[in-house]
Amino acid sequence: GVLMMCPMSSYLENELEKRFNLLRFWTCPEKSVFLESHRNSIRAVVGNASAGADAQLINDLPKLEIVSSFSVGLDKIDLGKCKEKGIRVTNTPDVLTEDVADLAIGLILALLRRLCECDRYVRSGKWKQGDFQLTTKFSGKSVGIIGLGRIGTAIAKRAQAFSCPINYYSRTVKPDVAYKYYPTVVDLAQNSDILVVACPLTDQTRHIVDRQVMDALGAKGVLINIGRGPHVDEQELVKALTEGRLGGAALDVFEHEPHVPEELFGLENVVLLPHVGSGTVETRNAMADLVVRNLEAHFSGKSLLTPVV
Ligand code: 8YV
Repeated sequence: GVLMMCPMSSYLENELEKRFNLLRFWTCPEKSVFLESHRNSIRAVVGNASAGADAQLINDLPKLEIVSSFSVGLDKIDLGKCKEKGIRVTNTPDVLTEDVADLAIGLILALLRRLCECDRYVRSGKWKQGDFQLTTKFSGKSVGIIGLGRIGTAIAKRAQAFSCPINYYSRTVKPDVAYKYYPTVVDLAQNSDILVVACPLTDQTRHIVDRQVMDALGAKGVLINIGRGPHVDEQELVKALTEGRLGGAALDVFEHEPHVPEELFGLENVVLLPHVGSGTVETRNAMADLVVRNLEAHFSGKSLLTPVV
């Protein structure tokens, strides 16, 4: 049996159903009773960015062989426990890189050029009373990227096309990269107009954007988050924005999704999206195909396409 943790793609559900005995975790009323009765038949778990495989679930499923995540991020999977128990883990890298990088640029433009507010201005009829206020130019602004992996690099390439100087922070300097390296996120923030979070969420990167970083970015700086909500200290973000210590924020992810701090709803210098970075038909189907192909490879004894563990 393959246990799917929550609804994520109806295309994926269909493809899994064609090949495996698919169990939908969200449709069962009593989770513990369900797990007890299927503990000896579930050999695979399909999770995503909101529900993965924690230590508890792994302990409850003694026949689990593989966790195939419908996401590139692995923060909802207990990787240590998987390693320890010999459970394989796969994710969906590369296929979503372009969409997430595209969205990061979209967020920057939406925030600086106030696109969402402009749209509301036209719809509400306010245009007839006068022109919209002036906004902020994007081209040429310095962009600081936290995490220069696949997605961070794709964002850098796009920002280069806007003539932006590129700075980055990562644990170590990347060889063969012409972008300017800063050894701390505070240094990076101090030297960037736009700070973009594009690293994986780990114990080391939780709240990597804290009050000190926000203050280093400053009243003219803006924060873009396409990573994970917990990368940013959200309470401090609300304070920095309402106190005017930070110029603005464009966020696709939040600390307690789908909960978004209500204090943000009244602010015009924020753009708020419901975690849609990879949310195109093309990419979600490619992610689903990768999940299916990894499971097929595993159960036919072939090597996995995108193994993590
Ligand atoms: C998805 C994501 O939103 O890949 C990731 O890490 O956060 C996303 O692509 C999610 O897994 C879709 O259900």
